[in-house]
Amino acid sequence: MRDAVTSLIKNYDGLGRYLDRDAIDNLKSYFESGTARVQAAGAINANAASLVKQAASRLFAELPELIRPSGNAYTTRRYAACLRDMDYYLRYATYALVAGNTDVLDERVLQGLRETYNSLGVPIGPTVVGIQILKDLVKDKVVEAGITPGAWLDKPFDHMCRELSEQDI
Ligand SMILES: CCC1=C(C)/C(=C/C2=NC(=C\c3[nH]c(/C=C4\NC(=O)[C@H](C)[C@H]4CC)c(C)c3CCC(=O)O)/C(CCC(=O)O)=C2C)NC1=O
Repeated sequence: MRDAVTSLIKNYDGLGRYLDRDAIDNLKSYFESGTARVQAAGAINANAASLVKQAASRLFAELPELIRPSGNAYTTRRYAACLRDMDYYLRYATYALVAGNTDVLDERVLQGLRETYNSLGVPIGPTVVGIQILKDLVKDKVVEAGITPGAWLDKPFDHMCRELSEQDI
């Protein structure tokens, strides 16, 4: 598992190169956004349960077929599994925010997830919608907390959506 700094160093060390302009710019933006990223993680942590609950009710309002008898989130057990998954996405997004890197998502969340979902019939499209709703709610919460959101806030959520949606070649 890597953060922005260790991942940069690993790349440059692999090439046997000193940190160049790009690397320095990268590091600058990592450090400059540091306080905001940590504060955003704090605002998410303090509101995690309600963010997940709100995101789920918005998802089920948009896609009510999920909780109908033929839906994948139908039955108390599967409904709870769906909310638990949303909670995983939110919690791991906070780790990625703090790390300034999506490596933790690849390693701990996304690895093998699509295969698991496919074998259980968990629909990927609606899961992606759920993650996008989480992102929107998080953005509102962060703004409410007086933090200016940047591209860094979208990154972990967009990364999970993109990786989940990707088709097998
Ligand atoms: C920390 C990393 C991590 C992730 C991400 C994770 C996901 C994950 N979600 C699962 C199930 C599930 N996931 C869902 C989720 C949904 N169904 C829907 O219709 C919605 C679109 C969606 C919620 C947004 C459901 C309903 C199940 C249970 C499926 C079943 O058992 O039939 C399973 C199968 C095993 C289990 O039920 O626990 C895994 C491994 N587990 C992990 O350890």
